[in-house]
Amino acid sequence: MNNTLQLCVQVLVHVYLTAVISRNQEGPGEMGKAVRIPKDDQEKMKELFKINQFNLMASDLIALNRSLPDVRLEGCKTKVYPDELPNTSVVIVFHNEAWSTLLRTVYSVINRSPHYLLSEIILVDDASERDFLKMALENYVKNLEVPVKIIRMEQRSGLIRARLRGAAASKGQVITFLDAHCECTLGWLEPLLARIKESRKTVVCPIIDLISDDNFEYTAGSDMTYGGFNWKLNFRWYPVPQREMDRRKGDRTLPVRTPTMAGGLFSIDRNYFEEIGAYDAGMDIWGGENLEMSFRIWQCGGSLEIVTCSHVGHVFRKATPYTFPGGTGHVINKNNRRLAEVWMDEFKDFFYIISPGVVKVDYGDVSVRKALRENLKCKPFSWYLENIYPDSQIPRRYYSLGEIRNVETNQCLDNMGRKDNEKVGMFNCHGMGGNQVFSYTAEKEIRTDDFCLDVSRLSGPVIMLKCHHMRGNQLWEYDAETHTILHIITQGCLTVSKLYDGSQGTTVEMCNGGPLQMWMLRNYTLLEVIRKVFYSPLDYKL
Ligand code: LR7
Ligand code: MN
Repeated sequence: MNNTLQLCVQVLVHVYLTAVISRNQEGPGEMGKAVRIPKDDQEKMKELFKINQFNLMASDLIALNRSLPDVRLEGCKTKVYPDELPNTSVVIVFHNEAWSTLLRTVYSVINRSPHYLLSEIILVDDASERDFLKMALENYVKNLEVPVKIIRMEQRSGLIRARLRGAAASKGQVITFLDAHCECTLGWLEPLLARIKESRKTVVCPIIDLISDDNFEYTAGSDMTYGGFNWKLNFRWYPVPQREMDRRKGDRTLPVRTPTMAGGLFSIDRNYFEEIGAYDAGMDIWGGENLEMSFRIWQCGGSLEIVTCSHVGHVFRKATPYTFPGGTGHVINKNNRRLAEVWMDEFKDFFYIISPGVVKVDYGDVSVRKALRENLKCKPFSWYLENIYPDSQIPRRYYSLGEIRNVETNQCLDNMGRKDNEKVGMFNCHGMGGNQVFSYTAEKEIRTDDFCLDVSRLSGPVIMLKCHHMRGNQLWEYDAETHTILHIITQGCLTVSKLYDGSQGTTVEMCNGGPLQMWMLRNYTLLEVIRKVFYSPLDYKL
Protein backbone atom coordinates (compact mmCIF):
# COMPACT_ATOMS: atom_id res chain seq x y z
CA MET A 1 0.00 0.00 0.00
CA ASN A 2 1.43 3.40 -0.87
CA ASN A 3 1.67 6.16 1.67
CA THR A 4 -1.22 8.28 0.45
CA LEU A 5 -3.60 5.37 0.52
CA GLN A 6 -2.41 4.41 3.96
CA LEU A 7 -3.01 7.92 5.20
CA CYS A 8 -6.46 7.91 3.61
CA VAL A 9 -7.36 4.70 5.39
CA GLN A 10 -6.09 6.06 8.65
CA VAL A 11 -8.13 9.22 8.30
CA LEU A 12 -11.25 7.24 7.41
CA VAL A 13 -10.78 4.95 10.36
CA HIS A 14 -10.32 7.96 12.57
CA VAL A 15 -13.46 9.67 11.27
CA TYR A 16 -15.43 6.46 11.68
CA LEU A 17 -14.22 5.88 15.22
CA THR A 18 -14.96 9.45 16.24
CA ALA A 19 -18.48 9.06 14.86
CA VAL A 20 -19.00 5.85 16.78
CA ILE A 21 -17.55 7.30 19.93
CA SER A 22 -19.54 10.50 19.78
CA ARG A 23 -22.71 8.49 19.16
CA ASN A 24 -21.65 6.45 22.13
CA GLN A 25 -21.11 9.38 24.41
CA GLU A 26 -24.43 11.04 23.72
CA GLY A 27 -27.18 8.45 23.69
CA PRO A 28 -29.16 7.64 26.82
CA GLY A 29 -27.12 5.70 29.33
CA GLU A 30 -23.92 5.88 27.27
CA MET A 31 -20.72 5.64 29.28
CA GLY A 32 -22.83 4.08 32.00
CA LYS A 33 -24.65 7.33 32.75
CA ALA A 34 -28.02 7.47 34.45
CA VAL A 35 -31.10 7.72 32.26
CA ARG A 36 -33.54 10.49 33.17
CA ILE A 37 -37.16 9.94 32.27
CA PRO A 38 -39.12 13.11 31.48
CA LYS A 39 -41.86 14.12 33.92
CA ASP A 40 -44.62 13.29 31.48
CA ASP A 41 -43.53 9.69 31.29
CA GLN A 42 -43.12 9.06 35.00
CA GLU A 43 -46.48 7.39 35.45
CA LYS A 44 -45.85 5.02 32.58
CA MET A 45 -42.35 4.40 33.93
CA LYS A 46 -43.71 3.35 37.31
CA GLU A 47 -46.13 0.95 35.66
CA LEU A 48 -43.37 -0.62 33.59
CA PHE A 49 -41.11 -0.87 36.64
CA LYS A 50 -43.34 -3.57 38.12
CA ILE A 51 -42.77 -5.98 35.26
CA ASN A 52 -39.14 -6.70 36.09
CA GLN A 53 -38.66 -4.72 39.30
CA PHE A 54 -36.29 -2.40 37.48
CA ASN A 55 -36.74 0.65 35.31
CA LEU A 56 -37.69 -1.09 32.11
CA MET A 57 -38.39 2.19 30.33
CA ALA A 58 -34.85 3.36 31.03
CA SER A 59 -33.38 0.03 29.99
CA ASP A 60 -35.32 0.06 26.71
CA LEU A 61 -33.97 3.51 25.90
CA ILE A 62 -30.36 2.43 26.24
CA ALA A 63 -28.49 0.99 23.27
CA LEU A 64 -28.00 -2.78 23.47
CA ASN A 65 -24.30 -2.13 23.02
CA ARG A 66 -23.96 0.93 25.21
CA SER A 67 -20.51 2.13 26.18
CA LEU A 68 -19.23 1.86 29.73
CA PRO A 69 -16.45 3.53 31.65
CA ASP A 70 -13.25 1.59 32.30
CA VAL A 71 -13.47 1.18 36.06
CA ARG A 72 -10.46 -1.08 36.52
CA LEU A 73 -7.57 -0.34 38.83
CA GLU A 74 -4.70 1.25 36.88
CA GLY A 75 -2.54 -1.80 37.54
CA CYS A 76 -5.08 -4.01 35.79
CA LYS A 77 -5.08 -2.10 32.52
CA THR A 78 -1.51 -3.03 31.69
CA LYS A 79 -1.52 -6.66 32.78
CA VAL A 80 -0.57 -9.14 30.10
CA TYR A 81 -2.26 -12.54 29.98
CA PRO A 82 -1.03 -15.70 28.24
CA ASP A 83 -2.11 -16.19 24.60
CA GLU A 84 -3.22 -19.72 25.20
CA LEU A 85 -6.20 -19.38 27.47
CA PRO A 86 -8.94 -21.99 27.84
CA ASN A 87 -12.12 -21.02 26.02
CA THR A 88 -15.47 -20.66 27.73
CA SER A 89 -19.13 -21.29 27.24
CA VAL A 90 -21.23 -18.52 28.71
CA VAL A 91 -24.39 -19.83 30.35
CA ILE A 92 -27.20 -17.37 31.03
CA VAL A 93 -30.41 -18.64 32.60
CA PHE A 94 -33.53 -16.52 32.64
CA HIS A 95 -37.15 -16.51 33.61
CA ASN A 96 -39.26 -13.73 32.05
CA GLU A 97 -36.26 -11.47 31.57
CA ALA A 98 -36.71 -8.17 29.68
CA TRP A 99 -35.55 -8.09 26.07
CA SER A 100 -33.22 -5.15 26.50
CA THR A 101 -31.41 -6.40 29.60
CA LEU A 102 -31.06 -9.93 28.24
CA LEU A 103 -29.69 -8.78 24.92
CA ARG A 104 -27.47 -6.15 26.48
CA THR A 105 -25.94 -8.98 28.48
CA VAL A 106 -25.39 -10.98 25.30
CA TYR A 107 -23.97 -8.02 23.35
CA SER A 108 -21.61 -7.10 26.14
CA VAL A 109 -20.24 -10.64 26.12
CA ILE A 110 -19.83 -10.63 22.34
CA ASN A 111 -18.40 -7.14 22.09
CA ARG A 112 -16.03 -7.27 25.01
CA SER A 113 -14.62 -10.77 24.74
CA PRO A 114 -11.99 -12.02 22.28
CA HIS A 115 -14.05 -14.32 20.06
CA TYR A 116 -11.53 -17.15 20.06
CA LEU A 117 -12.17 -17.42 23.80
CA LEU A 118 -15.92 -17.77 23.37
CA SER A 119 -17.02 -21.28 22.62
CA GLU A 120 -20.69 -20.34 22.61
CA ILE A 121 -23.37 -18.51 24.53
CA ILE A 122 -26.08 -20.72 25.98
CA LEU A 123 -29.38 -19.13 26.94
CA VAL A 124 -31.48 -21.35 29.16
CA ASP A 125 -35.11 -20.27 29.20
CA ASP A 126 -36.65 -21.38 32.46
CA ALA A 127 -40.20 -21.63 31.12
CA SER A 128 -40.71 -17.92 30.49
CA GLU A 129 -44.20 -16.82 29.56
CA ARG A 130 -43.34 -13.80 27.41
CA ASP A 131 -43.91 -14.11 23.70
CA PHE A 132 -40.88 -12.12 22.63
CA LEU A 133 -38.63 -14.66 24.34
CA LYS A 134 -39.82 -17.37 21.95
CA MET A 135 -39.44 -17.12 18.14
CA ALA A 136 -38.42 -13.48 18.13
CA LEU A 137 -35.45 -14.26 20.36
CA GLU A 138 -34.52 -17.32 18.36
CA ASN A 139 -34.52 -15.39 15.09
CA TYR A 140 -32.64 -12.50 16.56
CA VAL A 141 -29.72 -14.47 17.96
CA LYS A 142 -29.17 -16.32 14.66
CA ASN A 143 -27.55 -13.22 13.26
CA LEU A 144 -25.07 -12.65 16.04
CA GLU A 145 -21.33 -13.15 15.53
CA VAL A 146 -20.98 -15.81 18.19
CA PRO A 147 -23.04 -19.01 18.24
CA VAL A 148 -25.95 -18.59 20.60
CA LYS A 149 -27.86 -21.68 21.63
CA ILE A 150 -31.26 -21.53 23.27
CA ILE A 151 -32.37 -24.32 25.57
CA ARG A 152 -35.93 -24.42 26.90
CA MET A 153 -36.87 -26.02 30.19
CA GLU A 154 -40.14 -27.95 29.79
CA GLN A 155 -41.38 -26.53 33.06
CA ARG A 156 -40.36 -23.94 35.60
CA SER A 157 -37.32 -25.45 37.24
CA GLY A 158 -35.51 -22.65 39.00
CA LEU A 159 -32.13 -21.21 38.28
CA ILE A 160 -30.20 -24.12 39.77
CA ARG A 161 -31.60 -26.86 37.56
CA ALA A 162 -31.64 -24.48 34.59
CA ARG A 163 -27.91 -23.89 35.05
CA LEU A 164 -27.32 -27.62 35.34
CA ARG A 165 -29.01 -28.03 31.97
CA GLY A 166 -26.96 -25.27 30.42
CA ALA A 167 -23.76 -26.71 31.85
CA ALA A 168 -24.56 -30.17 30.51
CA ALA A 169 -24.97 -28.75 27.01
CA SER A 170 -21.81 -26.66 27.13
CA LYS A 171 -18.68 -27.46 25.14
CA GLY A 172 -16.15 -24.89 26.33
CA GLN A 173 -13.26 -25.80 28.62
CA VAL A 174 -14.63 -23.33 31.12
CA ILE A 175 -18.22 -22.48 32.01
CA THR A 176 -18.98 -18.87 32.79
CA PHE A 177 -22.33 -18.22 34.41
CA LEU A 178 -24.00 -14.83 34.21
CA ASP A 179 -27.36 -13.50 35.33
CA ALA A 180 -29.57 -12.29 32.49
CA HIS A 181 -29.21 -8.58 33.35
CA CYS A 182 -25.45 -8.06 33.31
CA GLU A 183 -23.00 -5.95 31.35
CA CYS A 184 -19.45 -7.15 30.87
CA THR A 185 -16.76 -4.50 30.71
CA LEU A 186 -13.58 -4.25 28.69
CA GLY A 187 -11.10 -6.96 29.64
CA TRP A 188 -13.50 -8.82 31.90
CA LEU A 189 -12.84 -12.30 30.56
CA GLU A 190 -9.08 -12.72 30.19
CA PRO A 191 -8.21 -12.36 33.89
CA LEU A 192 -10.86 -14.93 34.84
CA LEU A 193 -9.66 -17.50 32.32
CA ALA A 194 -6.01 -16.82 33.08
CA ARG A 195 -6.56 -17.58 36.73
CA ILE A 196 -8.29 -20.87 35.91
CA LYS A 197 -5.45 -21.77 33.56
CA GLU A 198 -3.00 -21.22 36.44
CA SER A 199 -5.06 -23.19 38.87
CA ARG A 200 -7.78 -25.49 37.60
CA LYS A 201 -9.53 -25.87 40.92
CA THR A 202 -9.95 -22.17 41.43
CA VAL A 203 -13.43 -20.86 40.88
CA VAL A 204 -13.36 -17.20 39.98
CA CYS A 205 -15.77 -14.29 40.22
CA PRO A 206 -15.46 -10.83 38.73
CA ILE A 207 -16.04 -7.75 40.83
CA ILE A 208 -19.76 -7.19 40.52
CA ASP A 209 -20.42 -3.60 39.54
CA LEU A 210 -23.70 -1.97 40.28
CA ILE A 211 -26.25 -1.15 37.60
CA SER A 212 -28.96 0.92 39.22
CA ASP A 213 -32.45 -0.54 39.08
CA ASP A 214 -33.80 3.03 39.08
CA ASN A 215 -31.86 4.61 36.25
CA PHE A 216 -29.32 2.07 34.94
CA GLU A 217 -26.38 4.14 36.06
CA TYR A 218 -23.18 2.09 36.15
CA THR A 219 -21.07 2.28 39.31
CA ALA A 220 -17.89 0.35 40.00
CA GLY A 221 -18.09 -2.33 42.66
CA SER A 222 -15.49 -2.38 45.40
CA ASP A 223 -12.36 -4.52 45.47
CA MET A 224 -12.33 -4.09 49.24
CA THR A 225 -15.33 -6.29 50.03
CA TYR A 226 -15.69 -10.03 49.85
CA GLY A 227 -18.43 -12.58 50.34
CA GLY A 228 -19.64 -13.89 53.68
CA PHE A 229 -22.91 -14.92 55.22
CA ASN A 230 -24.82 -14.42 58.45
CA TRP A 231 -26.53 -16.80 60.86
CA LYS A 232 -29.67 -16.73 58.74
CA LEU A 233 -27.56 -17.89 55.81
CA ASN A 234 -28.06 -14.70 53.86
CA PHE A 235 -25.17 -13.89 51.57
CA ARG A 236 -23.56 -10.58 52.61
CA TRP A 237 -20.61 -8.43 51.58
CA TYR A 238 -18.04 -7.71 54.30
CA PRO A 239 -14.78 -5.75 54.25
CA VAL A 240 -11.77 -7.74 53.07
CA PRO A 241 -9.88 -8.39 56.31
CA GLN A 242 -6.35 -7.27 56.94
CA ARG A 243 -4.97 -10.83 56.80
CA GLU A 244 -6.10 -11.13 53.18
CA MET A 245 -4.63 -7.72 52.28
CA ASP A 246 -1.37 -8.87 53.89
CA ARG A 247 -1.38 -12.17 52.02
CA ARG A 248 -1.56 -10.16 48.78
CA LYS A 249 1.17 -7.84 50.07
CA GLY A 250 -1.18 -4.94 49.58
CA ASP A 251 -1.47 -5.50 45.80
CA ARG A 252 -5.15 -4.89 45.11
CA THR A 253 -4.87 -6.21 41.56
CA LEU A 254 -4.26 -9.74 42.88
CA PRO A 255 -7.26 -12.05 43.38
CA VAL A 256 -9.00 -11.98 46.75
CA ARG A 257 -9.70 -15.34 48.37
CA THR A 258 -13.34 -15.07 49.31
CA PRO A 259 -15.26 -17.31 51.75
CA THR A 260 -18.40 -17.22 49.60
CA MET A 261 -19.66 -15.92 46.30
CA ALA A 262 -22.79 -13.98 45.40
CA GLY A 263 -23.62 -16.79 43.02
CA GLY A 264 -24.66 -15.28 39.72
CA LEU A 265 -21.40 -14.46 38.02
CA PHE A 266 -18.48 -16.86 38.00
CA SER A 267 -16.24 -19.04 35.86
CA ILE A 268 -15.29 -22.61 36.59
CA ASP A 269 -13.34 -25.28 34.71
CA ARG A 270 -16.01 -27.45 33.12
CA ASN A 271 -14.57 -30.77 34.25
CA TYR A 272 -13.97 -29.43 37.70
CA PHE A 273 -17.61 -28.33 37.85
CA GLU A 274 -18.56 -31.97 37.28
CA GLU A 275 -15.95 -33.40 39.63
CA ILE A 276 -16.93 -31.20 42.52
CA GLY A 277 -20.62 -32.06 42.24
CA ALA A 278 -22.05 -29.36 39.94
CA TYR A 279 -25.11 -28.16 41.85
CA ASP A 280 -27.57 -29.74 44.23
CA ALA A 281 -30.41 -30.60 41.83
CA GLY A 282 -32.72 -30.88 44.83
CA MET A 283 -32.71 -27.11 45.23
CA ASP A 284 -35.66 -25.19 43.82
CA ILE A 285 -36.09 -21.81 42.08
CA TRP A 286 -33.65 -19.49 43.84
CA GLY A 287 -31.32 -19.25 46.80
CA GLY A 288 -28.82 -21.24 48.80
CA GLU A 289 -26.91 -22.66 45.85
CA ASN A 290 -24.28 -19.95 46.10
CA LEU A 291 -23.37 -20.77 49.70
CA GLU A 292 -23.68 -24.49 49.02
CA MET A 293 -21.18 -24.23 46.20
CA SER A 294 -18.89 -21.92 48.16
CA PHE A 295 -18.69 -24.27 51.15
CA ARG A 296 -18.27 -27.26 48.88
CA ILE A 297 -15.45 -25.70 46.90
CA TRP A 298 -13.45 -24.80 49.98
CA GLN A 299 -14.23 -27.88 52.03
CA CYS A 300 -13.45 -30.23 49.15
CA GLY A 301 -10.07 -28.86 48.18
CA GLY A 302 -10.77 -26.06 45.72
CA SER A 303 -10.61 -22.33 46.13
CA LEU A 304 -12.84 -19.41 45.44
CA GLU A 305 -11.58 -16.00 44.41
CA ILE A 306 -12.68 -12.58 43.31
CA VAL A 307 -10.48 -11.58 40.42
CA THR A 308 -10.29 -7.86 41.00
CA CYS A 309 -9.17 -7.03 37.46
CA SER A 310 -12.43 -8.35 36.03
CA HIS A 311 -15.53 -6.19 36.28
CA VAL A 312 -19.08 -7.17 35.31
CA GLY A 313 -22.14 -5.08 36.04
CA HIS A 314 -25.38 -6.49 37.42
CA VAL A 315 -28.80 -4.90 37.91
CA PHE A 316 -29.44 -5.17 41.65
CA ARG A 317 -33.13 -5.23 42.51
CA LYS A 318 -34.97 -4.57 45.73
CA ALA A 319 -37.68 -7.13 45.04
CA THR A 320 -38.13 -10.23 42.92
CA PRO A 321 -40.38 -9.83 39.91
CA TYR A 322 -41.26 -13.48 39.50
CA THR A 323 -43.25 -16.07 41.43
CA PHE A 324 -41.77 -18.73 43.66
CA PRO A 325 -43.97 -21.78 43.18
CA GLY A 326 -44.49 -23.14 46.68
CA GLY A 327 -43.91 -19.75 48.33
CA THR A 328 -40.76 -17.66 48.66
CA GLY A 329 -40.02 -18.50 52.27
CA HIS A 330 -40.64 -22.18 51.77
CA VAL A 331 -38.31 -22.42 48.79
CA ILE A 332 -35.45 -20.48 50.34
CA ASN A 333 -35.72 -22.29 53.67
CA LYS A 334 -35.72 -25.64 51.94
CA ASN A 335 -32.60 -24.79 49.96
CA ASN A 336 -30.88 -23.40 53.02
CA ARG A 337 -31.73 -26.46 55.05
CA ARG A 338 -30.23 -28.67 52.36
CA LEU A 339 -26.96 -26.82 52.49
CA ALA A 340 -26.91 -26.60 56.28
CA GLU A 341 -27.61 -30.31 56.65
CA VAL A 342 -24.97 -31.40 54.19
CA TRP A 343 -22.13 -28.96 54.82
CA MET A 344 -22.34 -27.19 58.16
CA ASP A 345 -22.11 -30.02 60.71
CA GLU A 346 -22.94 -28.86 64.24
CA PHE A 347 -22.71 -25.21 63.20
CA LYS A 348 -26.09 -25.54 61.54
CA ASP A 349 -27.52 -24.88 65.02
CA PHE A 350 -26.73 -21.19 64.65
CA PHE A 351 -29.04 -21.10 61.66
CA TYR A 352 -31.78 -23.09 63.31
CA ILE A 353 -31.71 -21.26 66.64
CA ILE A 354 -31.89 -17.80 65.13
CA SER A 355 -34.79 -18.81 62.85
CA PRO A 356 -36.38 -21.90 64.43
CA GLY A 357 -39.41 -21.64 62.15
CA VAL A 358 -37.40 -23.11 59.28
CA VAL A 359 -37.44 -26.62 60.75
CA LYS A 360 -41.05 -26.91 59.63
CA VAL A 361 -39.86 -27.03 56.05
CA ASP A 362 -39.18 -30.44 54.61
CA TYR A 363 -35.85 -30.45 52.85
CA GLY A 364 -36.24 -33.74 51.05
CA ASP A 365 -33.51 -36.30 50.63
CA VAL A 366 -29.90 -35.20 50.89
CA SER A 367 -28.27 -38.63 50.94
CA VAL A 368 -26.80 -38.18 47.47
CA ARG A 369 -25.15 -34.94 48.51
CA LYS A 370 -23.85 -36.46 51.72
CA ALA A 371 -22.39 -39.32 49.71
CA LEU A 372 -20.70 -36.76 47.47
CA ARG A 373 -19.15 -35.15 50.52
CA GLU A 374 -17.88 -38.57 51.63
CA ASN A 375 -16.50 -39.50 48.23
CA LEU A 376 -14.69 -36.24 47.79
CA LYS A 377 -13.32 -36.60 51.35
CA CYS A 378 -14.28 -33.04 52.15
CA LYS A 379 -13.14 -31.32 55.29
CA PRO A 380 -15.45 -30.38 58.16
CA PHE A 381 -17.14 -27.02 58.44
CA SER A 382 -14.98 -26.21 61.47
CA TRP A 383 -11.94 -26.40 59.19
CA TYR A 384 -13.59 -23.93 56.82
CA LEU A 385 -14.36 -21.53 59.66
CA GLU A 386 -10.88 -21.82 61.07
CA ASN A 387 -8.88 -21.55 57.87
CA ILE A 388 -11.00 -19.83 55.27
CA TYR A 389 -13.34 -17.65 57.26
CA PRO A 390 -11.84 -16.85 60.68
CA ASP A 391 -13.74 -13.56 60.73
CA SER A 392 -16.98 -15.43 60.16
CA GLN A 393 -20.20 -14.31 61.80
CA ILE A 394 -20.59 -17.85 63.08
CA PRO A 395 -17.82 -18.21 65.66
CA ARG A 396 -15.52 -21.18 65.28
CA ARG A 397 -15.15 -21.39 69.07
CA TYR A 398 -17.56 -20.08 71.66
CA TYR A 399 -18.54 -20.45 75.28
CA SER A 400 -22.26 -20.24 74.85
CA LEU A 401 -25.07 -20.05 72.34
CA GLY A 402 -28.34 -19.23 74.03
CA GLU A 403 -29.91 -16.76 76.38
CA ILE A 404 -28.31 -14.22 78.71
CA ARG A 405 -30.54 -13.90 81.77
CA ASN A 406 -30.32 -11.36 84.56
CA VAL A 407 -30.42 -12.80 88.07
CA GLU A 408 -32.41 -9.96 89.62
CA THR A 409 -35.09 -9.29 87.01
CA ASN A 410 -35.09 -12.81 85.59
CA GLN A 411 -35.39 -11.22 82.15
CA CYS A 412 -33.23 -11.86 79.12
CA LEU A 413 -31.17 -9.70 76.79
CA ASP A 414 -33.30 -9.13 73.72
CA ASN A 415 -32.44 -7.25 70.55
CA MET A 416 -36.17 -6.55 70.08
CA GLY A 417 -35.80 -7.21 66.37
CA ARG A 418 -33.83 -4.00 65.96
CA LYS A 419 -30.13 -4.22 65.63
CA ASP A 420 -28.03 -1.66 63.87
CA ASN A 421 -27.08 1.03 66.35
CA GLU A 422 -30.04 0.20 68.59
CA LYS A 423 -30.05 -0.26 72.34
CA VAL A 424 -30.22 -3.82 73.49
CA GLY A 425 -33.37 -4.38 75.55
CA MET A 426 -34.55 -6.68 78.32
CA PHE A 427 -37.57 -8.89 77.90
CA ASN A 428 -39.23 -11.91 79.49
CA CYS A 429 -37.18 -14.98 78.63
CA HIS A 430 -39.03 -17.03 76.05
CA GLY A 431 -36.48 -19.67 75.18
CA MET A 432 -37.43 -19.51 71.53
CA GLY A 433 -34.13 -18.31 70.16
CA GLY A 434 -34.59 -15.56 67.60
CA ASN A 435 -34.11 -12.16 69.21
CA GLN A 436 -32.85 -13.63 72.48
CA VAL A 437 -30.06 -15.78 71.18
CA PHE A 438 -26.56 -14.53 71.82
CA SER A 439 -23.22 -16.20 71.58
CA TYR A 440 -20.40 -15.41 73.94
CA THR A 441 -17.47 -16.25 71.71
CA ALA A 442 -13.88 -17.30 72.32
CA GLU A 443 -12.95 -13.88 70.99
CA LYS A 444 -14.93 -12.46 73.90
CA GLU A 445 -17.59 -10.80 71.86
CA ILE A 446 -21.23 -11.09 72.77
CA ARG A 447 -22.88 -11.36 69.43
CA THR A 448 -26.10 -12.22 67.73
CA ASP A 449 -25.75 -12.77 64.03
CA ASP A 450 -23.37 -10.11 62.70
CA PHE A 451 -24.06 -7.64 65.52
CA CYS A 452 -22.05 -7.27 68.71
CA LEU A 453 -22.81 -5.74 72.10
CA ASP A 454 -20.94 -2.48 72.10
CA VAL A 455 -20.65 0.42 74.51
CA SER A 456 -18.39 3.43 74.34
CA ARG A 457 -18.34 4.87 77.87
CA LEU A 458 -19.16 4.11 81.47
CA SER A 459 -22.90 4.57 82.11
CA GLY A 460 -23.48 4.62 78.38
CA PRO A 461 -26.25 2.46 76.89
CA VAL A 462 -25.23 -0.88 75.45
CA ILE A 463 -26.08 -1.01 71.77
CA MET A 464 -25.82 -3.50 68.93
CA LEU A 465 -23.22 -2.62 66.35
CA LYS A 466 -21.81 -4.52 63.37
CA CYS A 467 -19.07 -6.72 64.80
CA HIS A 468 -15.70 -5.32 63.83
CA HIS A 469 -13.28 -7.91 65.22
CA MET A 470 -11.07 -5.11 66.52
CA ARG A 471 -11.83 -5.86 70.15
CA GLY A 472 -12.08 -2.31 71.55
CA ASN A 473 -15.61 -1.54 72.69
CA GLN A 474 -16.81 -5.01 71.79
CA LEU A 475 -14.67 -6.97 74.27
CA TRP A 476 -16.33 -8.59 77.29
CA GLU A 477 -15.13 -10.93 80.04
CA TYR A 478 -17.65 -13.24 81.67
CA ASP A 479 -16.80 -14.49 85.13
CA ALA A 480 -18.68 -17.73 85.74
CA GLU A 481 -18.15 -17.45 89.50
CA THR A 482 -19.37 -13.95 90.17
CA HIS A 483 -21.67 -14.05 87.12
CA THR A 484 -20.51 -10.62 86.08
CA ILE A 485 -19.89 -9.51 82.52
CA LEU A 486 -17.02 -7.07 82.57
CA HIS A 487 -16.62 -4.59 79.74
CA ILE A 488 -12.86 -4.57 79.38
CA ILE A 489 -12.20 -1.10 78.03
CA THR A 490 -14.35 0.80 80.53
CA GLN A 491 -13.82 -1.74 83.33
CA GLY A 492 -17.55 -1.44 84.00
CA CYS A 493 -20.04 -4.26 84.49
CA LEU A 494 -23.05 -5.02 82.33
CA THR A 495 -26.02 -3.75 84.33
CA VAL A 496 -29.78 -3.70 83.96
CA SER A 497 -30.74 -0.04 84.02
CA LYS A 498 -33.59 2.29 83.40
CA LEU A 499 -32.51 4.25 80.37
CA TYR A 500 -33.08 7.99 80.13
CA ASP A 501 -36.10 7.40 77.91
CA GLY A 502 -37.66 5.29 80.65
CA SER A 503 -37.21 1.94 78.94
CA GLN A 504 -35.56 -1.03 80.58
CA GLY A 505 -32.17 -1.55 79.02
CA THR A 506 -28.57 -2.17 79.82
CA THR A 507 -25.60 0.04 80.55
CA VAL A 508 -22.12 -0.55 81.91
CA GLU A 509 -21.63 0.76 85.43
CA MET A 510 -18.95 0.56 88.11
CA CYS A 511 -18.98 -3.04 89.29
CA ASN A 512 -20.72 -3.44 92.62
CA GLY A 513 -21.43 -7.15 92.79
CA GLY A 514 -25.19 -6.55 92.95
CA PRO A 515 -27.75 -8.83 91.28
CA LEU A 516 -28.54 -6.30 88.56
CA GLN A 517 -25.01 -7.05 87.41
CA MET A 518 -25.31 -10.82 87.64
CA TRP A 519 -26.04 -12.85 84.55
CA MET A 520 -26.59 -16.47 83.65
CA LEU A 521 -25.36 -17.56 80.24
CA ARG A 522 -27.32 -20.61 79.25
CA ASN A 523 -26.89 -22.77 76.18
CA TYR A 524 -29.99 -23.59 74.30
CA THR A 525 -30.40 -27.00 72.82
CA LEU A 526 -32.05 -27.04 69.47
CA LEU A 527 -34.65 -29.50 70.67
CA GLU A 528 -35.71 -27.30 73.54
CA VAL A 529 -36.07 -24.27 71.27
CA ILE A 530 -38.14 -26.18 68.75
CA ARG A 531 -40.42 -27.51 71.51
CA LYS A 532 -40.96 -23.98 72.81
CA VAL A 533 -41.77 -22.67 69.36
CA PHE A 534 -44.14 -25.41 68.29
CA TYR A 535 -45.45 -26.69 71.65
CA SER A 536 -45.37 -30.17 70.26
CA PRO A 537 -43.05 -33.10 70.38
CA LEU A 538 -40.87 -33.27 67.42
CA ASP A 539 -42.13 -34.51 64.17
CA TYR A 540 -39.63 -32.42 62.30
CA LYS A 541 -36.57 -33.79 60.64
CA LEU A 542 -33.64 -32.29 62.52
O1 LR7 B 1 -36.90 -19.60 38.73
C1 LR7 B 1 -35.99 -18.89 38.29
N1 LR7 B 1 -35.42 -19.21 37.10
C2 LR7 B 1 -34.43 -18.48 36.55
O2 LR7 B 1 -33.94 -18.80 35.47
C3 LR7 B 1 -35.49 -17.77 38.98
C4 LR7 B 1 -34.47 -17.03 38.43
N2 LR7 B 1 -33.96 -17.35 37.21
C5 LR7 B 1 -32.88 -16.57 36.61
C6 LR7 B 1 -33.13 -15.08 36.56
O3 LR7 B 1 -33.84 -14.72 35.41
C7 LR7 B 1 -31.72 -14.52 36.60
O4 LR7 B 1 -31.16 -14.47 35.32
O5 LR7 B 1 -31.75 -16.72 37.45
C8 LR7 B 1 -30.98 -15.55 37.45
C9 LR7 B 1 -30.77 -15.07 38.88
O6 LR7 B 1 -31.97 -14.61 39.44
P1 LR7 B 1 -32.10 -13.14 40.05
O7 LR7 B 1 -31.44 -12.17 39.17
O8 LR7 B 1 -33.51 -12.90 40.38
O9 LR7 B 1 -31.26 -13.35 41.36
P2 LR7 B 1 -30.41 -12.26 42.22
O10 LR7 B 1 -29.54 -11.49 41.34
O11 LR7 B 1 -31.34 -11.55 43.09
O12 LR7 B 1 -29.63 -13.27 43.17
C10 LR7 B 1 -28.33 -13.74 43.43
O13 LR7 B 1 -28.54 -14.90 44.24
C11 LR7 B 1 -29.16 -15.98 43.60
C12 LR7 B 1 -29.32 -17.06 44.64
O14 LR7 B 1 -29.95 -18.16 44.16
C13 LR7 B 1 -28.38 -16.44 42.39
O15 LR7 B 1 -27.14 -17.00 42.76
C14 LR7 B 1 -28.17 -15.23 41.50
O16 LR7 B 1 -27.42 -15.62 40.39
C15 LR7 B 1 -27.46 -14.16 42.28
N3 LR7 B 1 -27.08 -12.99 41.54
C16 LR7 B 1 -25.82 -12.49 41.68
O17 LR7 B 1 -24.92 -13.07 42.23
C17 LR7 B 1 -25.59 -11.12 41.14
C18 LR7 B 1 -25.08 -10.25 42.25
C19 LR7 B 1 -26.10 -10.17 43.35
C20 LR7 B 1 -25.52 -10.01 44.65
C21 LR7 B 1 -25.08 -9.89 45.76
MN1 MN C 1 -29.71 -11.00 39.25
